[in-house]
Amino acid sequence: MTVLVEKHAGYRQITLNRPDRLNALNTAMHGGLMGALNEAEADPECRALLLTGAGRGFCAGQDLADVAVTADGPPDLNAVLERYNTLVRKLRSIPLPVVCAVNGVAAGAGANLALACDIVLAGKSASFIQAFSRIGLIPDCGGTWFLPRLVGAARARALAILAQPLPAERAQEWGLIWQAVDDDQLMAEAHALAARLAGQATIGIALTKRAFDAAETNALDAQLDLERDLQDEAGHTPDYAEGVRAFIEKRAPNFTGRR
Ligand code: LHQ
Repeated sequence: MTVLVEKHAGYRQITLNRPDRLNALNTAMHGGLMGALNEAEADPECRALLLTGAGRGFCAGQDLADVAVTADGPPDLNAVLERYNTLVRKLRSIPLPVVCAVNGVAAGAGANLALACDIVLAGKSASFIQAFSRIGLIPDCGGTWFLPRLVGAARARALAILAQPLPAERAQEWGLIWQAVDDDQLMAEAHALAARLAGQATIGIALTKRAFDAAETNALDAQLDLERDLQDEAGHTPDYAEGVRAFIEKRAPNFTGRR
């Protein structure tokens, strides 16, 4: 199995599983990952996701053996990229918080899939490499969109053009990721975070994801209107009623994540 799914109370762990290839993505892994995301979304008990990689790497991007230029000419990169784009869109739009635990090197599309997640933790020995320029390509999987927004234009361009590894601690300093943690603590921290998110107000988090994504293209006026509409939606959830009740009663809320 190129993708493993483990069910935990309230959340699922999805593990990229081709450790001997540093979890480089092939067609089977694309299918496995999309399938795992769709199944998680359809499960009302699943209220958060944890994405990580098996072995010493997180993901080395596209499996280059599958996209080599042959005597027949270049491969159909259009079709390959459509699969990546579908994955990135799904990670952004899935109405669940997605934690990414970057357990080792994240290169090319692997780096940018991590950046598409909502909260990124990385082991201190992990690094992020925009490896594309080393093989004559451009950053894909949203890289040219995520990078300048996260770290600013100057750093984004240099990372993309130089393809230098960015160590996890520097990635945190630069705002590329949420937190770099000791390697031996990474999975414990990631599980604790996923479990905590699984107990939060799931619909409110899903609407928060939507608001932030829309803010990337909206002017303030349009964003204020959107916030009003999404807040109205959030305000009609049982979790809002419970959240306010719990505050007034000075107790912890018991959120269900249901509509
Ligand atoms: C790999 C890979 C890999 C196959 C390690 N493929 N085997 C989209 C659509 C269309 C076309 C192309 O691309 C894209 C998006 C992209 O993602 S493009 C960017 C693709 N990724 C890369 O260019 C990164 C390639 N990998 C590397 O540069 C290194 O492996 C890194 C820096 C990630 C790690 O280096 P090391 O820690 O020294 O490990 P290693 O290189 O020895 O890798 C371990 C094994 O994994 C090795 O196989 P072997 O049989 O020698 O043990 C590698 O060949 C294999 N591997 N990445 N992407």
